Amino acid sequence: MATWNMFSFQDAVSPIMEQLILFHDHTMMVLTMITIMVLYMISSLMLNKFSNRFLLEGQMIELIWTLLPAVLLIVIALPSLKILYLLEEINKPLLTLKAIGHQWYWSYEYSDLKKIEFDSYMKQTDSIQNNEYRLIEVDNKIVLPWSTQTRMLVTSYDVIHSWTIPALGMKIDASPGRINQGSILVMRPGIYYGQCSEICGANHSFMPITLESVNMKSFNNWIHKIS
Ligand SMILES: *[C@@H]1O[C@H](CO)[C@@H](O)[C@H](O)[C@H]1NC(C)=O
Ligand SMILES: [Cu+2]
Repeated sequence: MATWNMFSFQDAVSPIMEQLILFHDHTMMVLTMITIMVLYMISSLMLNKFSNRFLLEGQMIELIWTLLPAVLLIVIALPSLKILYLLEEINKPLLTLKAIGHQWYWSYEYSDLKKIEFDSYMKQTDSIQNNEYRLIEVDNKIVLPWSTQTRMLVTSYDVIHSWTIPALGMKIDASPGRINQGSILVMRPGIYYGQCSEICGANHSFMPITLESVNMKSFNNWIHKIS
């Protein structure tokens, strides 16, 4: 999960997030290169005493400073588009989880198992346990089996919310009257946190998302217990 002195992403827990982190690093390398180049050109322009008052045109330098940015843009755009289409990919999901945003909590449905529906409210500060985190723990966690393809459907009951788990690289808008789809593949067991990511009203900051990733056996036990 995110803690107070983190500057970069959380560890990837899904293949999509791994790709996103690699793309981020790739883009940062390009940006660093451009910044160093521009800073070098600015400083060398300011520090030398040359001038050329009769300069009219320079075909070669114009060609270079037109083509070079175009190539750099392609180098960034192609992997970006690759991930964009990868995000839409969904491969024979074993189960479907539906999240519905409400002011101000999430409710979940596992509609293709038995009729499993529950609300997921933030735990108030006076009811959290010693090993839990304030303002991000919920009373009813989502439980999913790890290493299993899951279809994620997100919608809203009232205003626009956004269902997010950064460690999974997921952020899906919850719009009323519309169902958005994503896919989840959690690579490790564990507890992963997220928060509503679209300003949705007074208690927007207090409708967190908590996902518990367990093995298939524990998931089955949980299904039997809850239904
Ligand atoms: C926001 O949540 C707090 C605590 O649960 C509650 O007391 C308050 O009434 C809520 N605000 C609104 C506008 O519903
Ligand atoms: Cu919100």
